[in-house]
Amino acid sequence: MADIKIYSAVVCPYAHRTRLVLQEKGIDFDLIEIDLQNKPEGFTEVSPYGKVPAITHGQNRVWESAVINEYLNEIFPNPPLLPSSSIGKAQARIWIDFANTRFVPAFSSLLRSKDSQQEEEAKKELYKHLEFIENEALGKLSGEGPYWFGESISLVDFTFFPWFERWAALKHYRGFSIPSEFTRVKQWKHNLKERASVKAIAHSKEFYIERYAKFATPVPVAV
Ligand SMILES: N[C@@H](CCC(=O)N[C@@H](CS)C(=O)NCC(=O)O)C(=O)O
Repeated sequence: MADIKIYSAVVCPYAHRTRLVLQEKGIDFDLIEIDLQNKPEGFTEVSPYGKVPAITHGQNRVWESAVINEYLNEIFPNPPLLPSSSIGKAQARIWIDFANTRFVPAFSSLLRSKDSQQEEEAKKELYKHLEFIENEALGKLSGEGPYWFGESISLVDFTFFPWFERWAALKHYRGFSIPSEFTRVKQWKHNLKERASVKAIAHSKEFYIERYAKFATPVPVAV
């Protein structure tokens, strides 16, 4: 029995973040798949918000993907997934916060938009965030390297990537591809996709298109 147990759901991008960190670090773990429509009794004793991911490590419980990932990075330091300098760590946390408070809400709002006005607004918002990532993150922090912070992969890459793996659903249901002018974003996505840890647990475009059908109700076409 492994020391780490992760409570996960295959469709959940937040759980995907933590699965990527476990995979990248080669940590041994037990995976407990949670049916989010029918959560097991006692689940909130492990995950007080009733959400995945949550982990246990011996007697310790940790929940919230961003917090879990920093915890795992400290407990299993190799390979390190945060920059070593104070400013580097601060930048990583700024981008993780940006993912949680701006990027992910815009992605969800586009996928779940109920009418064409909401859809257009969400597209503009997501475009703006991609532009910000292109210029302010990849343009300034990665140099010529393949990842967010250049040569070394980090928690920031794993924080964003699950939504990029799911982009096929956004394209399919909302006709929104990553705009071609964002060449760095597209290259970054490609680099992540080719990473062994990412490939090991990747799902196909079709998988996400099918799984997201219930969230992406069709937007009525204006006549
Ligand atoms: N802020 C949380 C979000 C986790 C989350 O929203 N998980 C969803 C699945 S993707 C969940 O467990 N939903 C079940 C529920 O809210 O009842 C994190 O970063 O871990």
